[in-house]
Amino acid sequence: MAKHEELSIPVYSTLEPVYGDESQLEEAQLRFDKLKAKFLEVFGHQPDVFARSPGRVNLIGEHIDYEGYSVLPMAIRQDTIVAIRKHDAGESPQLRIANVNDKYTMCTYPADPNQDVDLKNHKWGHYFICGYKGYYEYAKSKGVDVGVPVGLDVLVDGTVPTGSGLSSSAAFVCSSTIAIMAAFGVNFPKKEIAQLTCECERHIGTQSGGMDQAISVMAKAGFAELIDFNPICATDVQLPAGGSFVIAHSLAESQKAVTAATNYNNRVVECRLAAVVLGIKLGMKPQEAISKVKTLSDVEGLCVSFSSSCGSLDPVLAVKEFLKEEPYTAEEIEKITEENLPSVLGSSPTSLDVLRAAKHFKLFQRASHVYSEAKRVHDFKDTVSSNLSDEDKLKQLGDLMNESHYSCSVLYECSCPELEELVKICRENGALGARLTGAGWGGCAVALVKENIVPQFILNLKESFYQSRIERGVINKNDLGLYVFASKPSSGAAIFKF
Ligand code: NG1
Ligand code: MG
Repeated sequence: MAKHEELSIPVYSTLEPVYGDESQLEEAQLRFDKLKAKFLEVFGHQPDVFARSPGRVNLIGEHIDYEGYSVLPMAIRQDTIVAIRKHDAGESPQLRIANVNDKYTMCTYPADPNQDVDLKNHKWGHYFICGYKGYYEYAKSKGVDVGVPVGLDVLVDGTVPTGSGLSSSAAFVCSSTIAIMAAFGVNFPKKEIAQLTCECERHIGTQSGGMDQAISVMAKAGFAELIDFNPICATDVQLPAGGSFVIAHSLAESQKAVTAATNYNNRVVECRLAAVVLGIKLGMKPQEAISKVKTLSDVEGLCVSFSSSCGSLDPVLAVKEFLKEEPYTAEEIEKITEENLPSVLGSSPTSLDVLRAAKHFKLFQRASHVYSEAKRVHDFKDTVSSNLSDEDKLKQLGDLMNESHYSCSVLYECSCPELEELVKICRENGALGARLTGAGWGGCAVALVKENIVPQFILNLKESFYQSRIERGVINKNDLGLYVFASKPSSGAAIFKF
C-alpha cells in the first residue's frame, strides 16, 4: 500500500489524464466547450484556468472522521469543474459566481477575504466563499504575499448530485480553492490542501471531519484510500477483483447545511459530550476532561485500559460499563461535568444552536457506534490485504458493510425510511453488502455486488425501487442513470490550463 500525499495538484494541458476512457472523453470535451462558451457569454472574457475535484462514495467508516478515526472512501467520476478569471487592476473588486445550471442564479460577493458566510441566509455560492476565505487564511499563515484582493469571475459545473451523501459540497469547495490558487499562480502540497479545505468548509456551519476533502484532493484512479487524520494521510487500497460498487440514490435529499443543528452537528456534539463524560468516569478531573478531551479517540486509551482489566480490548465495553442506555438530559450531564454545557462545548455558535434544539443526548448509542465503526474500518482494510480468496474477501467486506449500516441506522440514527427500503432491496437482489453512505438522513446507498450481476442488479433496482417513483413523477425516467450507477475508483483533483 503506497502513500502518495506529498505531491501538489497536477496541472494538465489536455483532458486525457483525467477523463481518459473513450466514453468519457467525448462527454468531457463537450462539457469544457460548453463551459468556455458560457463563460464568454456571461463575463465577456475567456477563463484563465480550470480546476476539477471529484465527489466520493464512502465504503466504510461513517461519522467517525470528526472523531479522529480513519475512513475508507473512493473518489467517483462525478465532479465539480470551476472555471475562473482573475480581474485586472481597475475592474470591479467583486466575486461573481455563476453556474451552468440555470437552477443556480448568479451570486455576487465583495472581494473581501474577511467577510462572514451568512449562515442564516443560505446560498449555493457560499461554498465558493468557504474556499475563498480558506485560500487567504492559508496563504497568510504561509507568509505568501497575497496583495490587494481583486475581483474574480467564476463559472461552476457540477455533476455530483447535491444532498446525496456523495459530497457535492467538498467537490465544490475543493475545486473552488484549487481554482483560486491556480488563478493566483500558487500550488501547495495535496496534504496541506486537504487540511485547509476541510477547515474552510466549516465556514458553512457544519462541524465536519476531513474525509471528503481528503479523498477529493488525494484520490488516485483505481484505488480506494484509507484516510488517516492528525495528520491527514492517504494510503492506496486495492479492492479485490470481481466486485463492483453500485451507488443508488434514495431520492430523499439531505440538506445538511440547513438541518445541521438537529442532525450532523447534533451528533458531533453528542460525541463530544460522550467523550468528556467517559473521560471523567474513567478517572479524569472534570476540568481536565473539559479542556483536554475533544473526541472519542482522545479517551480510547482510557476505555481500552479499562476493558483490558475485564479481559477484552474493545472500548465498547467501557461504554457499556460507564454510560447509560437511556438518553441523558442536559442537567444530568452538567452534574457529571460540574459545568454548564455551553462552557463544556466552548460556546461556538453552531454548538449553541445544537443545545437549543436538543431535548436529550444519546451518549451510549453514539459512542458505541463510533468505536465499533472505527474497528470495522480496520477489519475492512485487513480483509483486503489478507490471504483469503477474492471471493471470500468480498463476502467479508459485504458483511462489514451490513454491520456498518445497522450501526448507522440503529445506534447513530442517521438513516431514513427511503434508505432503509433501498438497502433492503439491494440485499434482496444479491448485494453482498449494502449501507447508507455519507452523512445519511437521505442521499445514497452503496452496495457491493459481484461484477457479473451488475447489469441485472441495476435493472432489478429500477424495477423494485425506482419504477413506482417514476410513475409518481418523483424523477424522470430519462434521468435514471444519474440516480443508480456502478462506480470505479476515479482520480483526484486536477488543474487544466489549455
Ligand atoms: P457528506 O454529507 O456526505 O458530504 C459528511 C461529512 C464528512 C463525514 C460524513 C459522515 C462534510 C463536508 N462531510 O459527508 O466529513 O463526517 O458526513 O461520515 O460535512
Ligand atoms: Mg457534504
